[in-house]
Amino acid sequence: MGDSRFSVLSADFAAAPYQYFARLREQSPVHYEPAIDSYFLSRHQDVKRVLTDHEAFTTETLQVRAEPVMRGPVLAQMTGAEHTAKRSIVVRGFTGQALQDQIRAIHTNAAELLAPFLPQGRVDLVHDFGRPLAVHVTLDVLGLDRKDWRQVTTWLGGVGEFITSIALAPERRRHCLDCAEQLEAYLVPVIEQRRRHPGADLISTLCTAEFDGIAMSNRDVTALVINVLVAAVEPADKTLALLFKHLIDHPEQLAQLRENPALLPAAIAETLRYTPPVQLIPRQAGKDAVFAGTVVPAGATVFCMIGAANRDPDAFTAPESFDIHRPDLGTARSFTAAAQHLAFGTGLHQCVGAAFARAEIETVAAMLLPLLDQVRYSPGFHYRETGLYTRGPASLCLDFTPVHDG
Ligand code: 2IO
Repeated sequence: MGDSRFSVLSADFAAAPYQYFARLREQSPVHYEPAIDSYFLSRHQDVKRVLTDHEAFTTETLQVRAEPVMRGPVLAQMTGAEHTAKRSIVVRGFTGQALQDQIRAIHTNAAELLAPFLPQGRVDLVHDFGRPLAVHVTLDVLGLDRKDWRQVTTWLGGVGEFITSIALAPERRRHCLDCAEQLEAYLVPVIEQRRRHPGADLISTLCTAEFDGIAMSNRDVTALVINVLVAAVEPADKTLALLFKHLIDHPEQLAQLRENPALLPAAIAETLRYTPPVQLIPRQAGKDAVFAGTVVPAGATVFCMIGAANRDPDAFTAPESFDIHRPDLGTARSFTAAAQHLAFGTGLHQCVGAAFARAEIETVAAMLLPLLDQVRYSPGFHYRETGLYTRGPASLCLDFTPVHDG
């Protein structure tokens, strides 16, 4: 990377980013991209420092990277007492009885969506199952109508594209904003109705909850609902497909997992370390900061490279191997702020949905594993990953022993 032409924006990098991470960490740990005037950090300790030092590295960049399509401020943008209060409201919406109800919705939706594929013995885990499941479950959690799922998926596509684009052409930008405006127009009447007649769903919770005297406006609720939709959908099908890909590629570990389902949390945590679905987390430097002798100037945009940090040999032994038994994974902490892998970020803004994400993928994987007997890639299937910001399999076509009931 003394090679000045290397770019994380190149087609070569997009095709296979993992092969560049070691060189980035060793030779260019503070990698500057002039085309987008941004710095890319790849070392675990540097990424951890940025995410934990929220005084020096702010989330202000989300004003341009997210707010236009979120139609208001997301949780990650907030600071101080407002952040504490609103974060607590959202946390409450994803824990306790709410989480138990959500797990039931996950079960029901998963069983329903999988049923037609069982007798066929073939499923695309991304398009046939993972993506629709994530949308269905999130609509249920929010108390939105499941039959709107195709329309909502289309709008979310535009919102997601906006947030996860490194550079966006003007006509795509317009398309993304149109999607966001239509999604907002769909949500606002529901929010107003829930204010009058609250139910047990998350939108009602967001509308009615108060914390330290702080309640949410319609704009707040809209932004948080879009935030929840994107955050619960975009990485979910990717994580599920990546888990199955790694298990198929490591048949001995798949066999151990089938033998001992208690290993499932470790297999999920190792998937999140090895191939985090969210590869980049942006921050803005509040003042000049020095990393490995290089100055990142005040005001600069900094991208934390989660995939690179999660394979840093200073943080994990033999980081390039997928190993559900690795002793340095700390499975018990893997879905908390004390996690060693950075797939959920870390610090003040660490993912509020981590426990929900864990419950979702655990529930679904525990259901799929016994059903997908002899699971393998479909003949002629060609594995391919896409995405720089969020990254996952373009599809995952699997064959298994057909299941015929009754
Ligand atoms: C939505 C990248 C899908 C979040 C974001 C503007 C804020 C935040 C994340 C994740 C996943 C998305 N950032 N979720 O990285 O809410």
